[in-house]
Amino acid sequence: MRKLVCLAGALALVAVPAYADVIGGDDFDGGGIYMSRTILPDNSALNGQFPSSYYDVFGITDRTVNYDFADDSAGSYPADTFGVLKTGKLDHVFGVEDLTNPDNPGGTGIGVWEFNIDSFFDIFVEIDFAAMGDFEASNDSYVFTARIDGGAPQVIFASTIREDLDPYSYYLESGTQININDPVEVNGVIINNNFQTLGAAVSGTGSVLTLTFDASNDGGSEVFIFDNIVVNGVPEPTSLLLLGLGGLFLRRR
Ligand SMILES: [Ca+2]
Ligand SMILES: [Ca+2]
Ligand SMILES: [Ca+2]
Ligand SMILES: [Ca+2]
Repeated sequence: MRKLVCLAGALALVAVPAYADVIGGDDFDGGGIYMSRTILPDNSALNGQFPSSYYDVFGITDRTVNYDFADDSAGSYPADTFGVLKTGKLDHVFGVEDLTNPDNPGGTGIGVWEFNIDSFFDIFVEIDFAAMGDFEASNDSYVFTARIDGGAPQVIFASTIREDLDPYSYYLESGTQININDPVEVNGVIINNNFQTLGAAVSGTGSVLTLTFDASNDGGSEVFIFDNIVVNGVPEPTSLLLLGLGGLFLRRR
């Protein structure tokens, strides 16, 4: 039904090129549209936390995982000095904190999603990012790559640690200003404790888009979070052309 409506819209507005549909995504709350999802290490049994400490996190989680994720300054703990997920942000996110720990000495984590992008082009990926902490360029890295049908990987979101920003000011939900050195930047945008949606184009077309999140991180009180992966694409014109030609043919008869 939705497809038919989109086709009609694209035909009527044939001069407007970018008519994108949401063709995949993951909100970590059961609303995902994907072919597969793999997260390693797998901490799904413990709300994203590693067994030995709830301040060590990788995977799908929420604000209840620990007090570094939760900003309770406007809620249960007015003296809170650290947190990303505000009192009203109760849904699930993908979080990373202190990835190098006794349960994961290698210090890396990976998330892989496969999306069906068959019959779509101009693939465009959007993700909401938030973070807080005193990061280091030497040991903290967060990178998303995209590849179509197993082709060459394209880096679409890459972190840089801004060790020149001493300090950077975060504002908790209560309004309290917290100064911390060395924030994380993604694609040139400083990521703070308010979610920001960043977008990136993926070159090429094909059937399967593989999105890979590679994290490496060491240290406590360094929280990196993302939510709402959205894969957009424009329907391929082949079917539109056929529809258009069919219409001409009918008129001539
Ligand atoms: Ca807190
Ligand atoms: Ca969510
Ligand atoms: Ca630092
Ligand atoms: Ca670190």
